[in-house]
Amino acid sequence: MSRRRDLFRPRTWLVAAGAVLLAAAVVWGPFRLPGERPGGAAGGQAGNAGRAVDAVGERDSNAFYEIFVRAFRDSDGDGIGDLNGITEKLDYVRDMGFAGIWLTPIHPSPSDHGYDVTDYYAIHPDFGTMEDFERLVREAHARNIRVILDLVANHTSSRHPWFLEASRNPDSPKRDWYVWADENTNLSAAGAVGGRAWHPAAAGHYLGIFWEGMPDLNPDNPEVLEEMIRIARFWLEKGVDGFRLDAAKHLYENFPHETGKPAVAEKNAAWWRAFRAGLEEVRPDVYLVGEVWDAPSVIGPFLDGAFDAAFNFDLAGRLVAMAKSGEAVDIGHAVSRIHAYYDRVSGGAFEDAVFLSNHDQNRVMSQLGGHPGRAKAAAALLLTMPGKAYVYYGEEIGMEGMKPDENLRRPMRWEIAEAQAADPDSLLNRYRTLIHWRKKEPALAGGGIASHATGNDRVASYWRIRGDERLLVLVNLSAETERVPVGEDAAGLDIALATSTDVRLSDGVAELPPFEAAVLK
Ligand SMILES: [Ca+2]
Ligand SMILES: [Ca+2]
Repeated sequence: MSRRRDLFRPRTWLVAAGAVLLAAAVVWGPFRLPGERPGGAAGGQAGNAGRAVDAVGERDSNAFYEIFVRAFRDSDGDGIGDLNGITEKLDYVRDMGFAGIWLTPIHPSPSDHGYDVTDYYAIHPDFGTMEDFERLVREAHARNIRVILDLVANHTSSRHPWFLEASRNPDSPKRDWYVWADENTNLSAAGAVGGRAWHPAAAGHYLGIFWEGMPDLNPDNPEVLEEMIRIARFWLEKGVDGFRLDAAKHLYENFPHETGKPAVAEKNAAWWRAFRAGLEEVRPDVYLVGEVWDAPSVIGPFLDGAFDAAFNFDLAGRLVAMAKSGEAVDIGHAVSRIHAYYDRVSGGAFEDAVFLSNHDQNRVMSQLGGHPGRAKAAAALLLTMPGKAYVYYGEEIGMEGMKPDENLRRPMRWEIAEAQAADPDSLLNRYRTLIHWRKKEPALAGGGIASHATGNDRVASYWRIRGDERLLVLVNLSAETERVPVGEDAAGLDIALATSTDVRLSDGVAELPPFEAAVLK
């Protein structure tokens, strides 16, 4: 895959775009992306079958499964999910159609979530051994399932030996691996994610923007970058295929005044470019997906030579909102604009990473008021979007859970999964069907997306386009049977895929039962 490496080309658009960054972070709709002309998308107007950016590389771009390791499958009866449990369930993962798994942190950590690591080179004893891990990777690859690991580079645990040494001894070589207050520091300043940024140590005050148990590493120290590359290479040599990069924008975005600042975004992106270059020396096709919990305008710079993809948080909220309200918005137009922007900044080398929820967000079924039909519609929206579609474990069986976080990370209900597997109308089988659609129709997994209008806002509709292939996706968001004229530019298309045998198409009008979906070809 070719990837532009010009680190020094001018980025004047970033400055020009500064004024709209914050607006784009809070609203979906009339926003402008960097490089767009006022009043419209850069690629021209959003007409039917308008410009669709080919939003995928050569890589398989199907669906990945996010596994919260502690909650997924307990193989030895101690009540804690573990690596051998995941290995046990790889046939389930394969049969659902997933092409990869993302494991939340597997390393020793004092916290249940594991995002405060005390040893990046080891396996948490609750989860098993290094041999268990190597077997998991082997067995996954034998089933054509790729494995990506969470990597936390913004901070360590306050109990990590590096930090213990740094905090006790100001003369330690590890001292500068972290960030320390000086005499001019306002020790009561807030961090970029709320709460206090500075915390007292045995000697001095250290930066910890998430909480005192997570001291921020110093990204300006080259030894920190070298160490993170060494860690990632260690796991690549164990066979992993890539990483999900936690809190990726917070390396340099530590304080509210740094939020959304182009200069800060560029420092972050430059750090991750150097990180990527270090990994590509040993694994040219390494896959990196970043957690940049922000608007597409902030994500853009990371797609310029640093990440393959970043999670599309804006789209996640929009898809769930559509399923919840039953009202379609022109998602084809909005996503195609974002992709046109990503295409420009990445030199054409980007994927999207789409999802409905993750381990930090309320579960979809709870957001949808426990409504199974709406959950099916949400799944249909997600799994017809371009990019890798990430499914958080348990969403496929409609597990519920609202914050606090432990409710989002409850043990997988395998008895429900078993019951749903036997029921053709279950949510699980809907997910399985939709994931397999992406394999049958390459334009669903890769390719671009473009606007389509039916005049019926209870049915979501959009084009999916890859090369010469053009598919029209229809998703009924309502509890009624809906009839939609598909329009002149869909004349001659037939039903290629449908979630129900009761979907009909005649005389240019499609009829969809409640919450059902179809693809016309
Ligand atoms: Ca266990
Ligand atoms: Ca930081």
